[in-house]
Parts: sequence; structure tokens; C-alpha cells
Amino acid sequence: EDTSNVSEEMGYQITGIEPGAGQTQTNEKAIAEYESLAGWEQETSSAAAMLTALGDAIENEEPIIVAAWSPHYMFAKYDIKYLEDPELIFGEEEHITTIVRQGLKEDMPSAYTILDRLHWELPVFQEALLEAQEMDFDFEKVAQEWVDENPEKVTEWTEGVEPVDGTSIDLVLTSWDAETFSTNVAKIVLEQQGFDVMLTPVDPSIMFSAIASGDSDATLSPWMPATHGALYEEYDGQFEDLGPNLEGARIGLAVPSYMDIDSIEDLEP
Ligand code: PBE
Repeated sequence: EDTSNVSEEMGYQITGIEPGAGQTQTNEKAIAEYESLAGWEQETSSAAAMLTALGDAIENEEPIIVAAWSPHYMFAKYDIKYLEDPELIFGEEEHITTIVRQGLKEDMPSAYTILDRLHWELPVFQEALLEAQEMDFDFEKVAQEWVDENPEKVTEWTEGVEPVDGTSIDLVLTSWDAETFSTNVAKIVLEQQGFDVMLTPVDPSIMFSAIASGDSDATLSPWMPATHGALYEEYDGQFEDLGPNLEGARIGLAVPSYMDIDSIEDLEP
């Protein structure tokens, strides 16, 4: 089958997201590595703009190739598929990890213990991200609802933890949906233990530098090993990794299922 027309129809362009996203780097890496993507370009803008372009293309049954990741509601809302990535530029499975500044364990043992325990199963995120759509992406509300409905989880995380009296803690997050949900849950749980929690949305590079410098206390937003691996390496040794808060995440390039290609290698330079 002749797929060159499809590549041409797409203008040899990948619809990307924010310039500062980790995935923007992995997309560039894919363009550099795959012969099939020679001469292609990635158009960056925002996740919202990418989703609009994806929706428009699907409505008109036009070809489009986008930066995709999961968990995200795009896979529930649209019939799309990840393209095979034989070079594993996007890796196989990602996890979202929790990192904290050096010294947090000594300075705020209660917060450290809770952050260390925070962990979700993939369906929890998938459901929350779907629900967010119906709640105007009011993640404070989505998180509050989840906390209210899952008291046993919260107890598991806070059991035996010494409450505090208004200690300030700063969390940085990246402002994509999954991270906004988990960080808002963390905020509520820490507040219930007496913390005064401040959330600051930043780009991935700032997230790592803020934790490394100690300007911020913790973040639940790094995607590993592929997405933010380069930043992780750059600051390795200047933060403490408390381990995954979510497993089974993934990033890659995706297309609508009606497109007749299955692999990045099916594209044409
Ligand atoms: N993303 C996908 C983030 C993490 C993985 C867009 C949600 C990023 O690319 O930095």
C-alpha cells in the first residue's frame, strides 16, 4: 500500500504539544533516529491545541499524527492507536515517580512518609481523568471527590503519621491532567495532616531544578525512564527518588485507528 500520500497529506508534520514537555524532546529524537521521519517536523503548541487538532482531523477523517500519552482521556474519547516504535525511542512502559529535595526526611518526616506512600493503580487515574472532562477540568474538585470516596486509601497513607501544625510545604507539578490530579490529591491528604500546601505549576526542567536546589520540597510529576530521563540524569544525586506513584504509563506517537499504518516505520520521508 502506498502510504507516501498520507505522509504528504500530513505535510510531514507531527502535531506536538508544549515546547517544554519532555515528550517534545523524545519526538525530536524520533525524528532524528527514524529514516521514515527524515525531513519531518514537529509543530509545538499546547496539549489543548493538539487535542483540538486531533478532534478536528477525526471529524473530517483526515490523517494526523500526534504526540500522545496515557493515562489520558484522549484514548477513551477518540479511537486512536499508538504507532509501533521498533527503535524504542519512547520506551516500553513509563512510570510517574515522586522525587523530594535532599533533607526532607529530616525536616518534615510526616510529609516524607506520606509522599513515600502515595501510590495509585492505573484505573484510578483513567477514571479520574474521564471524570475531569465532565467537571470542567476542576481538578481540585475531582481530587476532593476521590479523597472523600476513598477514605481507606487515605488511612493507609497517613496511618501512624504525626500530624503537624501549619508547616508549609511547596510542591511543584507539571500541569498536564494526570499530574494535576495526583498532586491535588497529595495536597488534600497533606492538608488533612496539618500542612499548609502550596502548589506551583512549572515546566519539567524547572521542576527538576527546583527540587535539586531545595526551592521546592517535592514533586509527583516526573515521567521515567524515557520522558524526563535526560533531566533526571542531569540532576541525579541532588534529589531523592521515593519510587513510582503510578505504573503503566506510556508515551508515543499516535494516529486515528482508521489510518492504515501501524508503525513509525510505515511513514515516508
Ligand atoms: N506529558 C507526557 C509529559 C509527561 C509525559 C506530556 C504528560 C511531558 O511530556 O513532559
